[in-house]
Amino acid sequence: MLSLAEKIERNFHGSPLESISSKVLRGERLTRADGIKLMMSNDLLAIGQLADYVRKQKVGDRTYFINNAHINPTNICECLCSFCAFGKEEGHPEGYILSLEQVREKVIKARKQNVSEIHIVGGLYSRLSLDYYIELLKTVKEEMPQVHIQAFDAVEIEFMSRTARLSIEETLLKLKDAGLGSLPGGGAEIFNSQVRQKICPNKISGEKWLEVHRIAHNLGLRTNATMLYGHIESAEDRVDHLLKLRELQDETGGFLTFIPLPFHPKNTKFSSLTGTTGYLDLKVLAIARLLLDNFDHIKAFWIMVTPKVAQISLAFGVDDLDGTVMEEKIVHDAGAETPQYQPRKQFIDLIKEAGRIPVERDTLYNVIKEGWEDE
Ligand code: V47
Repeated sequence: MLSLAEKIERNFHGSPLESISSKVLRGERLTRADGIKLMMSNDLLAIGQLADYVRKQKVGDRTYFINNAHINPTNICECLCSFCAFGKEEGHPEGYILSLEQVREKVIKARKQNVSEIHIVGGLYSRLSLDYYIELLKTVKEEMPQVHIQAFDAVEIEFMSRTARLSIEETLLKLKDAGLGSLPGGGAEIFNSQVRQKICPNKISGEKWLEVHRIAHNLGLRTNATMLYGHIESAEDRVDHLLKLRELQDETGGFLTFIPLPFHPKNTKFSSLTGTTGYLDLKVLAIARLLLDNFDHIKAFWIMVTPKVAQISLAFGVDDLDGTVMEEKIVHDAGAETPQYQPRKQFIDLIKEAGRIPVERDTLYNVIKEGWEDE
């Protein structure tokens, strides 16, 4: 019987992706040109087969999910990116700021669901001081001392450091002292500066985003990484974005997972765009698995790609489906039609149906429960 590697060798013989498949089978790093060739190819099943091979070598058949809850402390934002429907100007009738008591109520609700992680991101509002965020972290910990708080993307950290007139390092240390466990991967968008100028002119540069993550990693804080795709970026921009992440991961090893985020255009300044296709979503996930050879985990955020595409993505290099979430505002404000909560049972069923082993993890990928043979 042929091994999987021999089958792949045979399948790719004479194909335009043969040299890439040979590199993948030899465990050799792919180049920028390889990445662009993959992005330009429409042989989705071939790309998926390679990504699935790498996934199996790296993490085996485990598929991860987490029992978590999202909290967005404010939607008032001084950045107002063109791709965002969540951020509101100061004075906007739909603008809100959660009081610490409202945060406490949300944490109490999450505690009833036994979550292991609270994920917190929000707008950039200079009237909210670093002290507010420190008190917010402490409030979460008062209600759930053991919970892991994954909070504040690099853009928020940089903003807090400016409003508090502290260095990034000092800001992170203060937040860590108050209970911050790790940083989510948001705010990366697309690193290319011309694209950034058009989609988020008021946001920190790609270099600064990477610098905040470098500092966090050096302080022992693990972080995630994202890429917002399906708007005005090119195939080259996507590949360059992935390679910058790979470079930083080589240096620090601090990234936990990579999550490509498909652009949702509704209620944004790009509302004339159509949004991504399932084809593109799978292709980007699979190419991320192939280019990011130093990342252990590739996550399909089911809320953004839909549970159906997320399930299929398990055959395209993905090993993580994110979490139960409970309440999601960022892409629902931009027209997402997925539910905001998916119970554990649904993760278990869709992972098992795909022939994988469901694993409930904590933020740092420690196993909380594995298997569910009996359910
Ligand atoms: O930074 C904003 C993106 C991000 C839209 O780290 C949009 O595990 C699509 O980063 N269409 C926030 N995307 C969410 C995020 C995230 C989500 C899940 C898991 C993790 C993780 C991180 O959402 C923003 C921005 O890049 N975003 N608007 C939109 N219209």
